Amino acid sequence: MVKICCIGAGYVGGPTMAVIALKCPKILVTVVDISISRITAWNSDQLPIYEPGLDEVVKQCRGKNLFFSTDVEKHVSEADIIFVSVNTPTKTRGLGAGKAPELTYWESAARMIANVSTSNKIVVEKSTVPVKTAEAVERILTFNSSNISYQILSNPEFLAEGTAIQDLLNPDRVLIGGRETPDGQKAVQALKDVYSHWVPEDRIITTNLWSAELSKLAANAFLAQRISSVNAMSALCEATGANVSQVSNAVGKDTRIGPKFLNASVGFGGSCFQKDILNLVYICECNGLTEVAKYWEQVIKVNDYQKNRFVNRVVSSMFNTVSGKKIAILGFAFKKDTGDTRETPAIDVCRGLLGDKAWLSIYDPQVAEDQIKKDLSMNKFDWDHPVHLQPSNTAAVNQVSIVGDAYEATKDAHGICILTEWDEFKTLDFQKIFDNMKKPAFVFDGRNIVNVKKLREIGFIVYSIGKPLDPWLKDTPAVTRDK
Ligand SMILES: *[C@@H]1O[C@H](CO)[C@@H](O)[C@H](O)[C@H]1NC(C)=O
Ligand SMILES: *[C@@H]1O[C@H](CO)[C@@H](O)[C@H](O)[C@H]1NC(C)=O
Ligand SMILES: *[C@@H]1O[C@H](CO)[C@@H](O)[C@H](O)[C@H]1NC(C)=O
Ligand SMILES: *[C@@H]1O[C@H](CO)[C@@H](O)[C@H](O)[C@H]1NC(C)=O
Ligand SMILES: CC(=O)N[C@H]1CO[C@H](CO)[C@@H](O)[C@@H]1O
Repeated sequence: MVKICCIGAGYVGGPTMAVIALKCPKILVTVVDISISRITAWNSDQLPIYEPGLDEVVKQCRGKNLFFSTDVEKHVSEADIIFVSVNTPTKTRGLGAGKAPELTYWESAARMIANVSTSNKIVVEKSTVPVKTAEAVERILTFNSSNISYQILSNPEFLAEGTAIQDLLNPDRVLIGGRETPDGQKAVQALKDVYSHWVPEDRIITTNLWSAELSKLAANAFLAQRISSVNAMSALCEATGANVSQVSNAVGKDTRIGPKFLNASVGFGGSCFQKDILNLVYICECNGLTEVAKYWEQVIKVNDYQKNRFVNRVVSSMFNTVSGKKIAILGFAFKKDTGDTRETPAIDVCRGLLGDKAWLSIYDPQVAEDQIKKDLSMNKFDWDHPVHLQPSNTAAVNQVSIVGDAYEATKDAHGICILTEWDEFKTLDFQKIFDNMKKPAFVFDGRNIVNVKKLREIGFIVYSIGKPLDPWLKDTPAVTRDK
């Protein structure tokens, strides 16, 4: 029986291993993590992450060929294939701070593997890592082990949160990078054999190690770039009276471009896009490719610009001040169908409004109160560093209340900001909401999900990203505020 061990029971490791266990009943899969609370949750009825379909898969396999354990060394030592799915946060201090990835967790995982291994191992990079990590890991592993052979593979994960299980069951492609030596190719084949239990052969792509590592960064950079491109257009649409939905639709009909990822929004979020681009920028800079670095850096700048622009629009529309006003925030997760708030644009928008002394009433169907408070009081990038989770700025949180539904959040509010495209926000009773709000009542739709015409008929003043402006808003051009 082949034994697989995955180090790291997070958003990638947990769902990926659950699907491998489901599709390969003859493979024994163990997910290990040093966090006792996380492993306890994986072994309970309340899984530590929310993902449609995940519960069913875990229930079906757990205790049969899928196990969650904190006994890291035992399972690593027994495994044939070790997936490493640990964090690679952005460095917050030292050389490359704000850009370079922190490889501490990777390095200690590699050292631990080297320490406990008594048989040959295939070590698979599963988390997104900077190009050339495999080489570093290889050095650590082989430096001090005379008779054990290690093969390093890169197998980046392309799943999207919110659709992780579907993405894993039916991937566009599985990418496996390995050394071009006979032993390297044997390892590639071993991992290919795992995936070919359910993934068609022609969707399993094999490359060299560095191509696989870079492909993941490139794919995320291209996706983020599409969002920044359409968001840049949305600003121009507002300025000219064009409608970004119509522009996107027309552009997306071109088969060379395609219709996906063309929705304008308040900005992209999630744990990967920004981090991977920063990573890419850092690699470019290290290789002396300044122009290439600047090109990709602009994708992040436009994203920050879009969030700022949204806050400016809110403040300027509401008579240039939100001080003391109640603003309802609908949605906090970085996108619908996930409880994940990492790098969510809601953090920057809320901070911007709090900076103008607004009172926020926040509702999200999947994000817990303490998570929101933690996010709003943490420094940038701190979410990714479990070591210093101490809130740094608790003062801001005093002006925030977290409530249990959209009607409570909007009661007596001056304005509403929709920051996540949850389906339930599309079917709210906006007449009822309007009746319970202060007038004039504003809706700022950061996800373009409301029916603008209907809301205007009710009496709302509506701002919808990239759409022709409400006459009210036209007369109050967005001012540029000091940050
Ligand atoms: C390696 O194993 C030794 C002895 O079991 C232990 O003292 C040491 O801390 C381990 N090192 C790592 C990096 O796990
Ligand atoms: C390597 O050597 C150790 C100690 O002599 C032994 O226990 C282990 O089985 C050997 N591993 C392989 C893969 O030969
Ligand atoms: C923008 O275009 C979409 C798609 O044609 C349309 O449904 C919507 O009503 C338009 N919005 C405005 C504010 O004109
Ligand atoms: C993007 O826009 C299309 C067309 O308006 C819509 O069908 C789709 O649900 C939108 N996607 C998101 C994530 O809002
Ligand atoms: C596991 C292993 O091979 N450990 C060796 C690493 O190198 C030092 C120094 O040569 C040896 O003392 C260890 O036994």
